[in-house]
Amino acid sequence: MPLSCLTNSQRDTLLSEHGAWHLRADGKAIVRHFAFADFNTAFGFMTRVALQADKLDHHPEWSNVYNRVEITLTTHDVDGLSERDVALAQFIDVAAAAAGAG
Ligand code: H2B
Repeated sequence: MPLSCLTNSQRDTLLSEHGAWHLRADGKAIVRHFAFADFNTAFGFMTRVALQADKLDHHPEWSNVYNRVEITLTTHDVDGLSERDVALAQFIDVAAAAAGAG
C-alpha cells in the first residue's frame, strides 16, 4: 500500500491514544516535550529512539537541552501525518515511560 496522509478520524485517534502529543498549528505534525532526570537519561532515550527511527526509516525532528527533549513527528513524503508517525509515537511513548520521562 502506498504511503498516505492519515484521515481526520485516524489523526483524532492518534491524538486521543497518545495524549501527551499535540497537533502542530498547521496540522501536519505532532509535538511532544519530555523532561528526564538528567542529560545521561535524556541521551539514552534519544539513542533508543534514533536506532528505532533508522530501523523504521522514519526520522524525528528533535532538539535536546540538558535533560529536556522536544520531538516533532511528521512525514515529509506526504507533507503531513502518516501511519509511520503513529508507529514511531508508539515506540517513543514506551521508551519515554521506561526512562521515567515527565
Ligand atoms: N522521515 C520522515 N520523518 N519523513 C519522511 O518522509 C522520511 C523520513 N522519508 N526518513 C524517508 C527517510 C526517505 O527520505 C528515505 C529515502 O526513505
